[in-house]
This record gives sequence, C-alpha cells and structure tokens, in this order.
Amino acid sequence: MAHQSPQKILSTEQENAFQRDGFLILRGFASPQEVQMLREIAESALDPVIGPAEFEADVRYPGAPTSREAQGGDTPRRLLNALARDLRVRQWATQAAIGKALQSFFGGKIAFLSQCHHNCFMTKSPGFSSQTRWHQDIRYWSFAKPELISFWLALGEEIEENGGLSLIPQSHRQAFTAHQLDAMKFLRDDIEDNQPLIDSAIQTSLQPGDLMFFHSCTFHAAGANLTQERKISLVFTAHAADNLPTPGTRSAQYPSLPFESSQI
Ligand SMILES: O=C(O)CCC(=O)C(=O)O
Repeated sequence: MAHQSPQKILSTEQENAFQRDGFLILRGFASPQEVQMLREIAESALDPVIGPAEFEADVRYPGAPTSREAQGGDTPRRLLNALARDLRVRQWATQAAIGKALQSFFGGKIAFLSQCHHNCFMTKSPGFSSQTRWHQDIRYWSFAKPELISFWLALGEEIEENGGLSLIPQSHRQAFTAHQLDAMKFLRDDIEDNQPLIDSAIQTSLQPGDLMFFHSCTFHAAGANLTQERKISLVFTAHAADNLPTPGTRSAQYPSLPFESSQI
C-alpha cells in the first residue's frame, strides 16, 4: 500500500480543521493569472456549449427548466470532462501542492485524481439556475470506503446570492438513519430531527482563486444564482491509493491519475 510521509504544505491546525469540520478553504491558492486562464477555458466552451455537458434541465432540481425544450432548457450546469478539455487544466489539477494537501488529509496515503466524478467546470447562470438541496456527494459513488475528497476552485466570487455553497460542518463523521434522507438521499428539511443539523450550516464566501477541499460525506447545498453574472468553479475529486473504485461501476469507468510528485 502506498504510504509516505507527506511534505507538509498545510499547518497542523489546517489539517486538524479539515478532519474536524470536513472541509477547509485555502484562500488565494490560485494566482489571478491561473484563475483567468482557467476561466477563459470554461468560457470558450459555453457559447455554444462544447460537450460533454450536463444541463440544468437534466437534474430537475428546484428552479431548473422542466425540459431541454423549455425556455432556458439549454442552460449548462456542468461542462464535463474538464481534464480532457485543455492540457493546462490537467496540469493545474494534478499539481504537486494539491496532491500533497490531499495526501495529508488521507493520513499520508498517496492521492489519485478521479476522472469519473466531478471533473468539471460547474456553472451557474443567471435566470435558469437551480437549487441543490442538502446532500453528500458519496451517495452515487462506488468505492471501497466512503472516504473521498473534492476540491473546488472559485473562478469568480461565490456568495449566497450567486449560489455559493453552504456546508454542514462535522456532518462527514455523523451517522444518519434512512428516515433522515429522502428517496434520492437528500437530507429531509421537513422533519424536526434534521433542524439542528441544518441550523448549524455555514454559508461559504469565496473569492477568485480560493480553493475549498471537502469530504465526500460532508453535507452541502447551494441556492440559485440570483445575480446577473455567471458563476464558474472548477471541481475535482480524489481518493487514496488504497481506496479503489468498485469494478464495473461508473466510478471505475476511467483510470485515476497521479498527482505531480515534484518537490514543493
Ligand atoms: O453548485 C451547486 O448547486 C452544488 C453543486 C454540488 O453540490 C454538486 O454537484 O454536488
């Protein structure tokens, strides 16, 4: 099993905060030049939409157009397969600093980048964006252990008004009964049992270049974009070397990629 002592790029306090809360924000991680470069790559694929893409109408979340034929039905929600869109995306996503941060979150185990989950530019457009209810990303993923970590780069400001993420701190270590979730594994907001949890949520506020790591079991949600500007984020998911996707599932469709190992 791959297990090395990571070169530290995070303080012990940051590592502890991630383990305790199930998320961690690194402010100003990407430079303004990187943000501009990555944003341009996304924008160049939005009009017309260069597939593969997921559309708001596909998810049928609250506020989404009812079909691809309805008004706003061609509004993209995610530009999929970000890793294949431009070599610079792959280079940014597999950089050593991110690999090392993930390695420390995984207790020293080497991290690998999944091509099968997230791997997208997440877009939220004015007018036709939807609300994403409380959920854990792991609900539809198939790995030996529910221990994956996503990283989310803000390519613009992300606040409540434009559909920035809210998270429930420490929810990644809690056990949930079937009663607390609905048939699609969203956290039910119509029962008393879940209110203290939902009341403990925090609304994130990200600036361009801020990088957020969050655990695949951390409940999160987001509202619609109520502003006039499109929100764009770059999002990936990683797993530890000893936590492999279940053969034959969507999680195993493409091989995971190593992170750069150069000295930091
Ligand atoms: O931006 C959003 O609406 C939430 C996205 C999200 O949580 C997801 O796709 O898992």
